[in-house]
Amino acid sequence: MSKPIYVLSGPNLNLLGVREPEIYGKETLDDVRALCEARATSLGRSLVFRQSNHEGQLVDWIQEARTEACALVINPAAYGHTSIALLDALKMLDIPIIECHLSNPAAREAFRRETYVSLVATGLVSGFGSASYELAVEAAAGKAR
Ligand code: CA2
Repeated sequence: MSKPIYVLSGPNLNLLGVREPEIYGKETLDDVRALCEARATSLGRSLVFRQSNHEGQLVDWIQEARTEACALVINPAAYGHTSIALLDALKMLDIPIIECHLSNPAAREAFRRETYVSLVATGLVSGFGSASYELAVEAAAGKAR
């Protein structure tokens, strides 16, 4: 049995579907989880799907992914634009890292145009709402050993 794909989501994404549906879509994070699980299952993969508002918790899970995951999908949310701690943790991984965003941050405010995560990501999926996560899981499954 291969290791699971880890799918991590950062701050405020627990409130997905509650506000700004025009930017982030109408689905809740539970809906996104169901989409990711269905896609992973159809590709013969399992999934660990987690969200935290806390930077240190995300660092702990990234470190866990070093030994427990076959690939990592991460929507770092705002921490992508600010967190060197997440970048340093991600640098320690020897598995594919797929950065994922619901919106297309490159088409929004200037402060969203760059993320630290992109420096170490294998690839980036953004701008497709909840489908960004599904596509990222598919990419992770394709890249995983
Ligand atoms: O587009 C994305 O997925 C983002 O990672 C979302 C982050 C934003 O800071 C990034 O630039 C792009 C914000 C997540 C906020 O989550 C919300 C949840 C419910 C309602 C409104 C925002």
